Amino acid sequence: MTKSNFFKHATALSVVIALSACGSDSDDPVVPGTIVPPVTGPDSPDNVETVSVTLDAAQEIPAPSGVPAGASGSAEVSVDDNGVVTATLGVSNLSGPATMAHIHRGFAGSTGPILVGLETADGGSTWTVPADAAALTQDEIGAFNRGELYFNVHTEANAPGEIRGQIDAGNATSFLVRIENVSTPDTLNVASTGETQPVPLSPGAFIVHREENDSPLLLPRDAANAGLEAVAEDGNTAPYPGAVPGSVAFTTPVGASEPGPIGPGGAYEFTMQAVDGDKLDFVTMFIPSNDWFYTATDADNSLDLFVNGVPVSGEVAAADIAIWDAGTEADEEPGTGANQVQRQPEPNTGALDPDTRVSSLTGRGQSVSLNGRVLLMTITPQQ
Ligand SMILES: [Ca+2]
Ligand SMILES: [Ca+2]
Ligand SMILES: [Ca+2]
Repeated sequence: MTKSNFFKHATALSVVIALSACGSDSDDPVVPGTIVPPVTGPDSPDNVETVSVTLDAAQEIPAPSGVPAGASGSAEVSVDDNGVVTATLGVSNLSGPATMAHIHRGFAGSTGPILVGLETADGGSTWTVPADAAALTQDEIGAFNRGELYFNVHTEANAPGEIRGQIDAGNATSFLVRIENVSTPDTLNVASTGETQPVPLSPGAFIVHREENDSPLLLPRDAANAGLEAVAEDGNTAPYPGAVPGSVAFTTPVGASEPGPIGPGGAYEFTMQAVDGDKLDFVTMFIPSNDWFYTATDADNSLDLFVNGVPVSGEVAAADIAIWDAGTEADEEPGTGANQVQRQPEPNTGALDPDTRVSSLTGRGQSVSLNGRVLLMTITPQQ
């Protein structure tokens, strides 16, 4: 995306947020999803596993054009405990010679960064992993095990990709995650006016990971990454995948056809896959602020997806989610500030925050007056 397009996007989204922030879908109450009893998780693989992959145009994002019927690929790929990748990929019936082939990180239905660039010795019919390719990190091995890697093959006619194949060994559990706005028109107390407001939430990002100490979405903690700054200030998810590999945006509310914020009664939903040991973190903007967001808040700022090998199921405890400050923009009174996304003239507007730490409001000695809860998250394993 070009810079000008980026700003157009960010501006458009800010306008959407500004226009929608006062809206309320109170005539459309949302009932939290039925709690599904825990299901037994499949064993996660410990050693080398070889996965067979079929590539086709139907899996490609964005949809390619002019692809001959029968364009396809077939691959065998394995990853050992040290992250060494072995792969053989053959392609046929493309619109022209394959110009590049890669292994990327991204769940089915989303796109993500390149992890391994493949090479060919026969003009593009067969592709393998170069001998000097970097091994996958432990977190990227986790991505392989949970079905989060994919092959993508490029042609001159379809430069972003002509055929794609998800690398999924079938070991993962699928989860549906729902983020529901349970605020009301009386949730946010605005002291200077004596009025109350709802607390709309913005499009955001999530990540499934296995890092031991912290969520990649929040790093570095002394000065916010570009993805976090854009979501926390403007509800703009575009920079996150570039800033934090493996992060995935959720942008379109349930029942909507366009990206936008959610007011009271609104919800975002996304699905993802995970294996035992995987964790989930997310960020979504506390819209009536300069740079506040909701995220998981415990020792590793992530929600465990398995407990004793069993997938978690049900509502996430209120204590496990909190409001944080990205440390990128000076704070005005919530619900009134001229530099907040609902009122500012353009994105990324406002004085710099004198405290650049990415931290919870509590951790920074800050607070906000709320009547009740704003965000309800439900995690449901799929049968
Ligand atoms: Ca701030
Ligand atoms: Ca900023
Ligand atoms: Ca601002």
